[in-house]
Formats: sequence, structure tokens, C-alpha cells
Amino acid sequence: IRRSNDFSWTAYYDIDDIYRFLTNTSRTYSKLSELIVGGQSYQGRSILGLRINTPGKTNTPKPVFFIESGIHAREWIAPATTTYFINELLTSSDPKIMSLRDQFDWRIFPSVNPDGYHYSYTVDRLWRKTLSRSNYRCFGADPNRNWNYNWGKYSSTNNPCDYQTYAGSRPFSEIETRTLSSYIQSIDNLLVYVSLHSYAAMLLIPFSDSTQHVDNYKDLVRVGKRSIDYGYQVNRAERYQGPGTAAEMLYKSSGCSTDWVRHTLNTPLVYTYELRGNSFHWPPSRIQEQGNEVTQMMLGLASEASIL
Ligand code: ING
Ligand code: ZN
Repeated sequence: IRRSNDFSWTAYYDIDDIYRFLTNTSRTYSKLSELIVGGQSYQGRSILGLRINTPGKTNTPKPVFFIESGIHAREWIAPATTTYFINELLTSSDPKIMSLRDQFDWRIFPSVNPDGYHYSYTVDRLWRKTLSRSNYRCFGADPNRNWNYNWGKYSSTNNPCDYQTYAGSRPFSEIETRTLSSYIQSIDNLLVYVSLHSYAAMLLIPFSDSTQHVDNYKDLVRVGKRSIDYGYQVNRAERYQGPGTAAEMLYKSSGCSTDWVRHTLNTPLVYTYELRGNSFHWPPSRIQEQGNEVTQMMLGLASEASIL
């Protein structure tokens, strides 16, 4: 049996260890947090997350701050920085962090594609997709092209053998996106939705397939800029670009989680962070550096969102 202090941020861990960290953390901090299930995977794993919803002074429900991380299997820095942030939220004695922690109902999912992550960890480092099988010789679909909004239009293929962006056989063909989306849909009071990817050092806003701006574009940009500012203070290295739509900053794409959330639930603050790096192999000795940066970016977002 492993103890919770076996987990660190100087190495990358396989999915069982990440989920064990969540389970152990929910026990260690049972007054502050609980283990939650956001959905299921093709191979039968539960998509685990942590809810941090400290008791408030009143009974009014707090706004929900949702973090979806690791939807792409090979982007290991995303789950690693997400567990780092969880640990910061629960252990920090910094009054600013504690205050922001207490202002939101946090739902944090470090790895929403657990099968793919395990496959990337053990078999094929650059695997991106899920592991679902049809009667076809190739397997897996891109879980960030599989959501039911403008499905299949841009940066998507209908070829199951495409290593990157096969959109799946139909919208929500993947059990991970289907179950996670219904979990998200069941949340009242969703204020912030964040999706973590790598790598580009960029902050993206909806919609990914359009250069047109959403009605609260100004708020999205102001809050996003604050988040980038907070992150920049940590290392004063590379400043994140943006915020802008994926269509403006990268390429048009559709079927992404963030677009579905924005369109279907009309969630005000929806962001995709492309974390830093120049490959998917960010050195384990430098996880903490980006962990700190992600922590500050989330706190910058939270501080600006809480006065919205
Ligand atoms: N990039 C994202 C991708 O899914 C993205 C970019 C994210 C586009 C969200 C649109 C919306 O292709 C990586 N690196 O995965
Ligand atoms: Zn990605």
C-alpha cells in the first residue's frame, strides 16, 4: 500500500497513481474535499476528480469553477500541473489562496482520458486519442473533436486511422465525452470552465471555429489577461499569448469541449490553456515551475471572476 506522500511533482505518474493521489487527498482533507466521478472510460475506469467546496457562511451555492485536464493523452504536463494546483489549494496557508479557494465550488479532473493516458505512459508516448474500438482495424478517437457542437467541421477527420483528429463515428461516440458532458450538464451555477492542454503558451477563448467574438468578449479578455499577468509573475519568462479564439491564434477546429460548454450551457468564462513547452516531453524536474504558473493563472482567473 502506498502512502499519499509517495506522490510528488518531480516525476510523471501513471493513471493509477494519479487517481490514488486523488483518493488519498480526499481522505486526508475530508473536511475540505471529496472524491467525485465525472464519467467513465472505454476500458471501465471511472473518471475521477476532486471537489473542493468548503462550508460557506451562508447556504447560497457558490459559483462552480471546473477544470478539465488531460483530455489528450500525451500532454502529460496538464495532469501534473493540475494535481499540483489541487495540492496548493488544499495545503497553502497563503490567505489569498485560501480566500479564493473558499469562494468557489471547485470541480477538478486531472485526467479525463485515463485509458489514453495509460496507453501513452506504457505503450505509445505520443498517443493522443481514446482507446475505443469498433470493428475497424484502427482504434481511438480524438476526444477534443467528439463533442456535439459543430461536430466534424474543422480540423477533424472521418478516418479512424488518423493518429490525431479522428472525430469519432458520431458526436459523443466516446463514452468519456458522453458521460463527462452529462456530468457537466448536471452542474448548476457553472461560472468558469477551463481545459488544460499543451503546448503553445497560449490562452484560447470560444469559439474555436470562428473569428467572431462572443457577447461577453470584453469580459473574457479582461479576465484572461489578468490570468496571464498572474502567471507571468512566477517565472517572468515566456508570456502567454492571447486571449484569442483558436481560429484567430492557431487553426479552426470543432467538436471541442470548450465550444460545447459555451454553446450548450452558455457558461460565461470558458478558456483553453495551452501550457508551455516545445514538445510533449516537458522535463519532470521542471513540473513545479509550470505547476506554480498554472496555480497563479487559475488564481488570477478566480480573483477576476469573483468580482464579475
Ligand atoms: N491543441 C488543441 C486541439 O484540440 C484547441 C487546440 C483547443 C483548439 C481547444 C480548439 C479548442 O487541437 C492541442 N494541443 O491539443
Ligand atoms: Zn491537446
